[in-house]
Amino acid sequence: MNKFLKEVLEGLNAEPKHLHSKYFYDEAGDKLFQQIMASEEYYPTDCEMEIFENQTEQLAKTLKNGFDGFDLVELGAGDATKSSHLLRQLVADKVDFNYFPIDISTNTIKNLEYNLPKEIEGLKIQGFNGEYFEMLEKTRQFSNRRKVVLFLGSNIGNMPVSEAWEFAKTLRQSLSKTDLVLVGIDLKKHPRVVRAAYNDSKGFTKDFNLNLLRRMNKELEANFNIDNFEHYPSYDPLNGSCKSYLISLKKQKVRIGEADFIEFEENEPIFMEISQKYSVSETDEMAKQAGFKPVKHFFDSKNWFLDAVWEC
Ligand code: AVI
Repeated sequence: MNKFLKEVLEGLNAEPKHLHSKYFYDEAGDKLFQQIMASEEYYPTDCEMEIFENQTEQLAKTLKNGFDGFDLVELGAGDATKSSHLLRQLVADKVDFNYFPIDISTNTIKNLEYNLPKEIEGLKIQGFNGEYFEMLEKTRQFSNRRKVVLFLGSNIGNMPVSEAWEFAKTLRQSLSKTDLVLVGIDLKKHPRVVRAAYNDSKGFTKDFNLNLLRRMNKELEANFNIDNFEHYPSYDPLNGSCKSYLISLKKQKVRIGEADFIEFEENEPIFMEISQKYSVSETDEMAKQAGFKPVKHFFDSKNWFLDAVWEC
């Protein structure tokens, strides 16, 4: 049984029902995510981009931290739009570094390896396609210098808090004394702003969630009727948890794969995604319990987003 089918069946047979948001990103999902990022209401991308555009020199200096050569590893590099500002600055400063983007998508890595050296002359790039920690180890076969790890875009927010804490611990254990991490984290802010970002007026986020049902129909021979489910976003300003659900609009039975059936009650939710928001002190706390030292905070002009520097 393929991993996608296995995890879908596990999630939909569990109580409460849930699906993994990592499966949002098929071709249609990638496109919808681009549309979300370009939407009026979705602020995290613009905020982090502002940090990378306006504070590039300080970022480069902080990451270099007085050391000569290093390997810049980016977890979940995507199209590297933000990090490319930093790469350009480091190349212009004649810093001796390798860029090692890691991504789960083969296409993403191929594109980066093809496009970035054309855009940034002199860039030394080697992509790695696979799981973060496995690939982080693999980079050591190419170069075993000091590591600077980028984990941007508030991807850490897509883990429940306990998982994010575990992730930070594992990351610290994979690194050594002079290594450093730059992690992008979306901050708690007025609940209205957060809610709007995950419920955009053009309906891209709604479609992004429903698209996972379409993907299951295509890839797992499921027979979801999309009209029977409604996107329901929520944000709790007390604990910073922003969650999305799909609500079953009626009692229904859905086939998945050749022989499995899942029953839904009327109004039963499927938990789809968490986009956790943190306070600055909560991010410092997470760093410390993992064995990092939080040493610097880069904010956008609205103080909505944080790029935090954690030393080992
Ligand atoms: C990729 N990730 C950080 C996005 C977020 O904000 O949680 C995914 C997303 N989901 C809905 N809108 C954007």
